Amino acid sequence: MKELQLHRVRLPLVSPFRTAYGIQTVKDVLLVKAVADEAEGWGECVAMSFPGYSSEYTDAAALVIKAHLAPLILAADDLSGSDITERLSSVIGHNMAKTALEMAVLDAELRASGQSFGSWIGSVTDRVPAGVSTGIAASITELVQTVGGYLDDGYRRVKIKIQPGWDIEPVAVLRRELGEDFVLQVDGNGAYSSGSSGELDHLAQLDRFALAMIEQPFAPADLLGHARLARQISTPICLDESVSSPSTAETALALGACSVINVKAGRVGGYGEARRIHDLCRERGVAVWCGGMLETGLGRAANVALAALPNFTLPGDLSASERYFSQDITEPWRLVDGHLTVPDGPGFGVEIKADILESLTTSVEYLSRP
Ligand code: OSB
Ligand code: MG
Repeated sequence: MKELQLHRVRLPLVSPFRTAYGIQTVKDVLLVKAVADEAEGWGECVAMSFPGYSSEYTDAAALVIKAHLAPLILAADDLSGSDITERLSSVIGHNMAKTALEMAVLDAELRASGQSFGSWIGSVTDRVPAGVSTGIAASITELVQTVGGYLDDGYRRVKIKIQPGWDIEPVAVLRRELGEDFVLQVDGNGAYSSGSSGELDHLAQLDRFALAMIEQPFAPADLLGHARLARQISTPICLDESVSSPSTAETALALGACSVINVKAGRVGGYGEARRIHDLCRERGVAVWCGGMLETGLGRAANVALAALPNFTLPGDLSASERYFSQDITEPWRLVDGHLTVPDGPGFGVEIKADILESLTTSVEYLSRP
């Protein structure tokens, strides 16, 4: 690889996104551009600016790429996106930073050969159902309005964020006001404690609302707590933060900690790793869906293709660009009959709009062979 570029981009959100670990009003994105002789490619680092979802955050991702990851890639002559995971394995963790590099190298490679990322990863459908994630709202009235609007837009499934004090009541009101015949699920982002039987009993009250699943109520390492709750309730438990690799996925399933997995490439260290988790879940008859991290149109393109793998049988956190951004860095993603279309052009199949990118860019760094 000749050169890697780190582009920092600020995309204001159309409305603040509030979760159990904080409020976000802008998406501070790190994009990686890989420059090879034959083609150029782009990757997106999904880390947030604050280490609340996981230990990674944008500034740290840029540092670890510069100091430790980029040199491993720039030194290589015979580089393929398929062996980036192996090539970077001497560095522990930093999965989101690694994924951004895998994406950039893969996009350049696929563009050079004219192959789509969908065909590389193994997409089997040309469109995927769109789901939407809703932050903690200022009031229940506002939540009902927002969710009603998403259903009108055609979203096939709605997820709401929950935390202690914002859980049973909002779910009960949504079901009362908007009915039972839409797919609804909740995401706790680790805000609950499994150490207290009170909190387990409290969460068990969610069983009455025909939820598709409860996602990650407890801390990432608390697999036993999730297994305990799974035995107590009939609503499926889904893991997000806990699953950082194919082997943690296997451990979680073996312990009965979940019966559904939210797959995010950034969290597990790449799209190749994401596919491995898909494959092992498929062998075990466990459904997966594609999670999101407020990606720009670039990361969204990769996720839509991932979600077109055969065992992604549940709608993902895959929404239109306008759900988060008034201006995206690619052609905006739009819902077509409640679905997003799997790109079929070379690489990720989307073009970064140079003028928009430039207007939102706060810095660019150039890394080349030593
Ligand atoms: O827990 O799934 C999550 C966003 C940022 C960090 C964690 C999560 C989320 C979302 C939004 O729920 C998913 C999306 O629409 O991109
Ligand atoms: Mg989640």
